Amino acid sequence: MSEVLLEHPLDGVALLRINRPEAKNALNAEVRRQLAEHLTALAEEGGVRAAVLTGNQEAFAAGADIKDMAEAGAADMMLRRNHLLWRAIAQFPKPLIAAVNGYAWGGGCELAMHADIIVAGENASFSQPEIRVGIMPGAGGTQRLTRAVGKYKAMLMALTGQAVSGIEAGVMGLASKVVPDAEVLAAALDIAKTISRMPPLAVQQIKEVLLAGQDASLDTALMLERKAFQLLFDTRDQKEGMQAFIEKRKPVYEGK
Ligand code: CO8
Repeated sequence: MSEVLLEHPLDGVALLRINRPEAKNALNAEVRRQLAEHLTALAEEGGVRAAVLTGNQEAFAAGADIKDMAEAGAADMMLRRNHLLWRAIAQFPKPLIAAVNGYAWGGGCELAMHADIIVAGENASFSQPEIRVGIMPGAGGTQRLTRAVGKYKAMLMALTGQAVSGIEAGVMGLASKVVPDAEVLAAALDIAKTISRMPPLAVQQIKEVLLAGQDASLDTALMLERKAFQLLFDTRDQKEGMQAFIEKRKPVYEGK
């Protein structure tokens, strides 16, 4: 049985489900490998405009697999080259939406933070509990979390391992949208569907500039934005979008 299931529930939208219910979807090597492989392939699939990543009602993912790491040494961890698999997820060029129910702990919280949009169930649970097993976050939990919620909330989470609920995550800025648990996947698919109808080159530029700009000075980031904005005026979709507005009709985007 595959540990990551790929479905195409809607035109233009791919859905990836982590499928290790017996281990609360803990991220073992196989899950990480399959996630990276799927997203690398989906990046190239022209018909796919956005992807949703989810787990099940109990767990999005309860962290990296502790049983896989318990006996490892530093060199073992280096040789696993896990960062290359995480990088494949981070470099997915299309919008990635995490639909989070249940535990998003440790590597699971870090995985959710690799997404562009996080939809959380009210009772979801986000945590960086690594400190409780003698380590620290290793896939962005000290960095992406701080960028999302600020130093003081991130320190509190990483140093105590305390969890926050989906509702709290929404207030803190760790979730883009919070909905009743039963509606999480539908809400995420709905967002993906909306994005999949948008002009793809504009979508791609927005994601790229927004992410790159986070790590640049404001002047550099604004220049990146300006250049990408200007570039879009060379696309057919810009002409189509504006002409359709003027003619009071729906635009038909080609991704060109
Ligand atoms: N790793 C391995 N197995 C796990 C994990 C995990 N992270 N989480 C749960 N499981 C397993 C349990 O061992 C149990 O297996 P078994 O039935 O064989 O005993 C099964 O899943 C069900 O779990 P529980 O019985 O514990 O279920 P509960 O509902 O009682 O509790 C919890 C659920 C609260 C989520 C609990 O399982 C728990 O605390 N899990 C560990 C959470 C954790 O500490 N996560 C952080 C791990 S460290 C990490 O993520 C580092 C990331 C660094 C990224 C870089 C990676 C290389």
